[in-house]
Amino acid sequence: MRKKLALLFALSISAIFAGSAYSTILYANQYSEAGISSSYTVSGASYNTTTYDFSTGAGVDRWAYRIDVSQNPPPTNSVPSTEFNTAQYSRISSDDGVFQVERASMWNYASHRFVFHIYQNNITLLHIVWNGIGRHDILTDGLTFYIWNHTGASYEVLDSTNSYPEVYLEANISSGVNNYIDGSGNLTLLAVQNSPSFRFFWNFYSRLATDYVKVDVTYMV
Ligand SMILES: [Ca+2]
Repeated sequence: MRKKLALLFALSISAIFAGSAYSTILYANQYSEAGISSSYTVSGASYNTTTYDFSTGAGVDRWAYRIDVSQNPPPTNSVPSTEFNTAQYSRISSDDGVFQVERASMWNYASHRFVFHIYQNNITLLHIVWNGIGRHDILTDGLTFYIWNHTGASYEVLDSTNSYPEVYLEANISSGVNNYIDGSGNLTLLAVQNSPSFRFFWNFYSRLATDYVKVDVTYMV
């Protein structure tokens, strides 16, 4: 049984690396042409788009937190609460196949939380992208990606998957945008693996790996 589990574990690890290589080939150029800012004009109104990610401002006006949560989703937007360090921020700063990886403690779900301070007003579109891997040693793979609605004081699902290869979870929000940016200007995102770590003779872990996350904010000038 132990040998079988060891094999299962080895296969899991190799699958993660295989997925990574595969996705690097497939997606390497997906965002290479995405500028930090762009603008356009429609019917006399001018719009700009600004991208928020961790390539700049990490720990200053945008923050990431790690490891795990005990509920999926949690009832508050303050967990997980262990902030990334400099090296960990660097791993999620670009879509490059380099991941910040978590393994949840017993009975918890592996999780990352991201908070962005948004400076713009008159926002017409939030385009949100998370890239990475959600895995469980034996239960449901994949993850659920949430956004905090401060008006309803709860998380809402942006996108989800039950499969383990590297994925892009994505959403566009064009109405009720102000529900997602609180009074201090912060927008909170949460990635949660789908099943908790548990112990039944052996430990079976919930694992989450983030490669990249961003928010494109389009607003009227
Ligand atoms: Ca990365």
